[in-house]
Amino acid sequence: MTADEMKKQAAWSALEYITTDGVVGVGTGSTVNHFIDALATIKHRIEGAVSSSNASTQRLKDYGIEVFDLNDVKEVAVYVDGADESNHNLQLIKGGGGALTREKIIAAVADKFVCIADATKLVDVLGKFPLPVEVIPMARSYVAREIVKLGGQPVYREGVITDNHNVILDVHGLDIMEPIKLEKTLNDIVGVVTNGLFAMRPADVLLLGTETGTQIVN
Ligand code: ABF
Repeated sequence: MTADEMKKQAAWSALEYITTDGVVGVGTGSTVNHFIDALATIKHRIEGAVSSSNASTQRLKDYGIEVFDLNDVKEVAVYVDGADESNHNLQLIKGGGGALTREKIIAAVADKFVCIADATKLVDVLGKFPLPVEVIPMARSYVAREIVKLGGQPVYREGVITDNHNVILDVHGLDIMEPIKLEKTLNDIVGVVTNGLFAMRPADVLLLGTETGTQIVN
């Protein structure tokens, strides 16, 4: 089975978590693209979606699924999104696709966060995948110097501007033993918009696509 087949399997399993007549939070990435394909098959059962990126919004609209502004929505029953890494506590690194800030906002609003991923994303310790940090452009060098003081090696993701018109630093070389502490520390650096650690608000359930079917971790 390829990684993409495992992603697809996890993505389709997420349909079981979709509540009738609700607004579905939809994330970003190749796993979520499979989820959007799946969601389209039950689109008559949902009210619509809120989306974490312009790319997902377009894909949803192409299927005729209504996409709401988050400010116009009172409740997001379920948020479905991928991850770059998950530990066994369902704390995540996200943001490889650059949509971390909107993803974190929707995760905060959602009653339930269902993470979908292929089996390779489950790790014992977060940090092999470089941790994305979204930064206000004029603060880029300052934030990078502060991150070096914390022991990380920030790399500017050149040529990438987020949907919020900011830049991204990918932080290499971290062994993240205390995810909540690091999430807060990074958020406290002036100029940081968000970081890709989802530890204060982890996933509620992780659906892992494996060779032998979808594994449910919670
Ligand atoms: C988003 O897409 C991100 O937070 C994460 O960076 C990425 C996962 O990508 P993929 O599903 O393509 O592996 O969910």
